[in-house]
Amino acid sequence: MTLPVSADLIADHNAHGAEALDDEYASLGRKLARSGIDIEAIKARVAGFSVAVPSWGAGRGGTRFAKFPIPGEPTNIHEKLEDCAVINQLGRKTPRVSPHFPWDKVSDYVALREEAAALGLGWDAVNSNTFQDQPGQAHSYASGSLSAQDAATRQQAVDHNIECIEIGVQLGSTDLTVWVGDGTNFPGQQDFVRSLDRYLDAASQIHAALPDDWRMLLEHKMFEPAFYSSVISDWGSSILAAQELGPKAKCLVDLGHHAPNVNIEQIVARLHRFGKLGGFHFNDSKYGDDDLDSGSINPHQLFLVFNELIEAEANPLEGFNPSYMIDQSHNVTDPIESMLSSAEAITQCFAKASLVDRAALHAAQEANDTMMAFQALRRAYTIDVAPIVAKARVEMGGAIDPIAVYRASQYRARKAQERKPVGLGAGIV
Ligand code: AFD
Ligand code: MN
Ligand code: MN
Repeated sequence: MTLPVSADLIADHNAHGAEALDDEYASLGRKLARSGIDIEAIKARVAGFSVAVPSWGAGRGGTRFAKFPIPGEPTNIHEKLEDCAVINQLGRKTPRVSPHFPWDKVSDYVALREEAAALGLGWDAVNSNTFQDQPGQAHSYASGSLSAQDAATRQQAVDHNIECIEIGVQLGSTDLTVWVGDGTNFPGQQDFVRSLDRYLDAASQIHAALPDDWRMLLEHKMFEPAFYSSVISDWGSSILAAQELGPKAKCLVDLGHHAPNVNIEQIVARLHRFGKLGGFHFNDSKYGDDDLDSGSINPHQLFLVFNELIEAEANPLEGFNPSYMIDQSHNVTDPIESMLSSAEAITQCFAKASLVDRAALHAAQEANDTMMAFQALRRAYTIDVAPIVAKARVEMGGAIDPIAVYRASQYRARKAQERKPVGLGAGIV
């Protein structure tokens, strides 16, 4: 396997940082041992944790006002894969890529699967796109896709999702993520009940086409592109739809897709209680679907989400196997650096939530001891777990300081020589 960054460069950097890391890891190990926690066991859990990256996240994002491309950014799935390989090589937390169709269309998916494997990458959930029209498309999605009034438009959207499943089978994926932009901008524009009925009818045809081991992940979103109502606007609509569609339909929570201040960790617990927690799109948000870097605005919320996920893992009910993915728009940073930093933030929250003394937490809850219950969470949240995450990463071949090695590698500058420039323009991707 030929990975994009020189192994010698990583080894050189790691040699410089090894002594300090070992010292910090040993010190943290002693601290955790005093609470009866074996740091090696936590490190093993961290080593087993991973999160997928979106192919579209490898390019610079933009807002609807403008996009500011950087030299050397990827323009096709092959270049995106190479960038995702850099992220995984240095960070060792992102071994799968989630493709979006038709953006990532190629003629030979078996070859694409092999190309990814040669870079140390596998494939995560396949994403369909019925929120945009493509050149030459027979029916426009301007008035909706799976919920459109027009039967032929709905059929086209169903057919596209089935095509995505077929592509995903060739790539070795087992999840289809369905997010539709369907909704309205004006009161009265569409009937709330009938539009949902049309969505359910179309979505059930997709559900029926899923192979046995596949899941369909329904991603809700409160607003945008529709600004008055969305067809699958919230977790309530999502879980009702998933229950109606059948056992392979699950709900996907994108952290930016809720009203401000919504208690997302409680939504996680609710979805799990009913066996419908399918997956996550990690990002952070200040105002809406900002798609900012994970943990950059509200790391405590991210920790609380992981706290619920670890509760759920301990109480699997009808199974626990959520798919984790980063879904961010990197408008002002190098996407590789953002995804390295985000994967680190996500993994740190996973590690911190793994440190919660669950017996103490549950005992305090049983005794109605509010302060001690809160302190059980607080104690874990305030521990600096960076040495555990770094040590796990290094043992897997990654870099102690991934962003420093990335910068030293001059990767982007080299790509700026090789790749064709991206055009200006607006758009979320
Ligand atoms: C949307 C959703 C989503 C979708 C993406 C497209 O979060 O998952 O695939 O943006 O860029 O807001
Ligand atoms: Mn998303
Ligand atoms: Mn989004």
